[in-house]
Amino acid sequence: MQKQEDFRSPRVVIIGAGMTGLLMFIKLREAGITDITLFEKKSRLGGTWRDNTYPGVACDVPAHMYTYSFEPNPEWRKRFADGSEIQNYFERVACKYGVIEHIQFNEAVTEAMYEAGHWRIGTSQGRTVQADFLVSATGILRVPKRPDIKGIDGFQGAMFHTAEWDHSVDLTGKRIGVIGTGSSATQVITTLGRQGHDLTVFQRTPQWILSYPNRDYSEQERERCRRNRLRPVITGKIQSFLIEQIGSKAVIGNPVQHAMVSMACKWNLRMNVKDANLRARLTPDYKVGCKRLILSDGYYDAIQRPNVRLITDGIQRITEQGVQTANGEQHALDVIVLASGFDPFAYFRPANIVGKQGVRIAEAWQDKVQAYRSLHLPDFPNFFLMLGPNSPIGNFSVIAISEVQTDYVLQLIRLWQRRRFDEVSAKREAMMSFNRHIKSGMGKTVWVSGCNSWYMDQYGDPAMWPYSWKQWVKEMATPDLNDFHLVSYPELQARPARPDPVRRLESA
Ligand code: N01
Repeated sequence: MQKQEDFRSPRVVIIGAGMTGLLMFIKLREAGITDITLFEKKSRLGGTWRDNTYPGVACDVPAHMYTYSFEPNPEWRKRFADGSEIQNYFERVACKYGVIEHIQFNEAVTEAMYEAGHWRIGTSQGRTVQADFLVSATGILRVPKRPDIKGIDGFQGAMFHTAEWDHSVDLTGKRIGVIGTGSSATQVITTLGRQGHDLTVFQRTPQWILSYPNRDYSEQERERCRRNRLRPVITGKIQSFLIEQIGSKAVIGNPVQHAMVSMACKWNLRMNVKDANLRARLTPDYKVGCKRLILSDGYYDAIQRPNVRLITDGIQRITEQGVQTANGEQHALDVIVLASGFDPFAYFRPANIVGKQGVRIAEAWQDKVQAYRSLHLPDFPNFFLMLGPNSPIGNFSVIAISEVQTDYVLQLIRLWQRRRFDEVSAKREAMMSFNRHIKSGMGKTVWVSGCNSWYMDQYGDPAMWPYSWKQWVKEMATPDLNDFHLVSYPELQARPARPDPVRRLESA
């Protein structure tokens, strides 16, 4: 057996202090790795939940399921937690596990260059740091997408994206326009509509909506969870099981589950919208689940309130005073909310990452954003792209996904610690074979049944996992070393077993 002192301690740099970055830090520390630098470009951790503060922001994955497995939370106040509660949870976890004091706040990774066995990473503070491993934990839906609408820059009122909500704008008595009807818009419209604000909703494509009532957890329920820590875990497991068995299976091609979910959505629409004309305007012409399913128990009620108008004529242009639709109608507005979604393929960009032989990320992804097992880019050794393309996102907990990916990454790092290699990168053939594997399952999924969604890349390929959660977990259990180039460098192999764990920050 190898002696403990033969193990090397890697230097790891993590980009992003959101859910995945915190998790990676905690798991590395648990594995005895201490030389970790966690860069966060903003002054606060939390990623999605720090950025999205729009009215009604909440997670559409049940709270006990949207929780780290090692840190159950008896304090969740609702079945679907509000954004601020989730933000508080991550801040608590970061304090409890001693992550917060290690975060380099207000410091973005701007570039990284690979050189024989290590990364040289530059930051917005002009510093350079070396690392054996670089982990991108920047999340998926990070970069807001501004709609490409004529005249958008000429609007004289207030305009902001849901992920950049401007809380200095007082909405009282204002005429508010919302562009988009996705998950974010639905939550905004439901909340502002119920509060009586004057809302004009611009819908380009109707959405299927599943009613899944939110409810408060009572103080007694929370107390029971505090006393029995297994309770929240079991609740989360039951929720995961149901979502996996019904929701996930419905979208990957199981006809029975798909019929059940479709029926539930159609029933929700029929029962809650009595006006046949309005119902027709709210009825999608694509299959349930093709776009990401929306969970809401208040949207149809909100859209029928007298203070809310649904506009289904296309937007022709944005004028100084509001929105003009294709039928020539002018909608005068004081505020425009862009609920127009995100660029899901941005990942860590605009950071410029340069791999082996000077391959830039822009070149590597010129034709297609792709990765072997979602995590590895050929030519970019010792680099892990967390929640990369074809991770099993959708109506499932990204925390569970990140935990599986983190365990997988740690297995590779452990092999490095045992000096099996200094450099690990996916073989190009392995990535192509992984892509074929994905493609062969995609045909039976509902995502390719005829709709536009943010899941799709420019070729119409959904960056999704087309098989079951169980199969994904099985395939991610152990890295298959045949799929990697493993390289050793004599000078690195000779490095002392436990180098000084104190980070060396050099001036650029
Ligand atoms: O964005 P979206 P989102 N003119 O891309 C419309 C997660 N999320 O922020 O459907 C007019 O879904 C666009 O219209 P169309 C969740 O994974 C999670 O709402 O393309 N309209 C659509 O209606 C979700 O799926 C939570 O025709 C334009 C909308 O804008 C993902 O984030 C909460 C337009 C964009 O919808 C993204 O949701 C919220 C244009 N030019 C979000 N361009 C949680 O619960 C775009 N649209 C954690």
